[in-house]
Amino acid sequence: MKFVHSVLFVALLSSVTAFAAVDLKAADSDKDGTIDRKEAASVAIISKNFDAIDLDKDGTIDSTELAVFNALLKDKDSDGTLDKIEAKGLKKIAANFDAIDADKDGTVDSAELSAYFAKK
Ligand SMILES: [Ca+2]
Ligand SMILES: [Ca+2]
Ligand SMILES: [Ca+2]
Repeated sequence: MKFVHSVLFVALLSSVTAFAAVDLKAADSDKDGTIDRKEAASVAIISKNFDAIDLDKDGTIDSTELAVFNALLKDKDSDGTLDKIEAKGLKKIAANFDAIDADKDGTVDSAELSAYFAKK
């Protein structure tokens, strides 16, 4: 699963790195805390990449999934992970980098970010 996510994010991020982070509240028009496909229709970057952002494939994008997506907007080399340099612009991730990097390979991927954001 981890591999699939990374590949999806590579494809996804190569086309979206120029976009700013998306605010869940701005897209969540029925205020249930998630973005479904209908709500995503008003946010081009989300609707275009819905399946890649919806990591658990339940048909909605929750705050954790959106946080992972927003963090990976900083993935400048589009390899699906953030290294320490890419994470610099993200204060919380930079501060907790070593803790988030569960497999200690020097980068944080979508699975590691997802675990981190889900805990909060
Ligand atoms: Ca919603
Ligand atoms: Ca989901
Ligand atoms: Ca890692």
